[in-house]
Amino acid sequence: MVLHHSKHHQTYVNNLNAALSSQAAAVSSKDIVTQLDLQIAIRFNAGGHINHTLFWENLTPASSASVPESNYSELAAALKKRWGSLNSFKSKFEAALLGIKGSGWGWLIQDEESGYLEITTTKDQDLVSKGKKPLLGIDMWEHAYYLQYLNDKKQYVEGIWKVVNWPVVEKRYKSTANEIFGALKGLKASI
Ligand code: MN3
Repeated sequence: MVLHHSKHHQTYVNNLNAALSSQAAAVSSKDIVTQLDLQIAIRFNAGGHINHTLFWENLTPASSASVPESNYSELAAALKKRWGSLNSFKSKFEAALLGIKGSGWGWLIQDEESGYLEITTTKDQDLVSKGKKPLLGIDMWEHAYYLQYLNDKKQYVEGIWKVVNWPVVEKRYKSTANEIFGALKGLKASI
């Protein structure tokens, strides 16, 4: 996780800063072609920065994750209502994570309008769709688990529950998407 944070996440930040600075130059020289070209790098690296920030925040050291998710009553009730039981939610979530082909993310999301909870996945560094609140996000890129678990993706996925920061997940459940992403708006592209 230290390497993941200080090398992988840092690389997204460095590349985002480089792309933003090239974009500023392209804007001032009114170079539209270069600006369009930079959109791809900005989207990918800003997505990487935002997704990783959400990820670190919804994790906690195993030693402090001793309070079970069932203690977060509103969220636990919503998960039980949607999936029947917390265990059933967990196994559906694990199956979604393990079903990701290539690089991507697994998410517990909530539709902002209907309040409906869903499990979804995104590719590469795409963000969750607009109007959806990211409650819990898990990095399923190979770099997230390879050092500790080698090819045993299943062990990484099953072990993730030991480090989920349920207070943060419930806080997002009670927040609006604007509040969740708004908290990242002032985020400088540095870690
Ligand atoms: Mn990563």
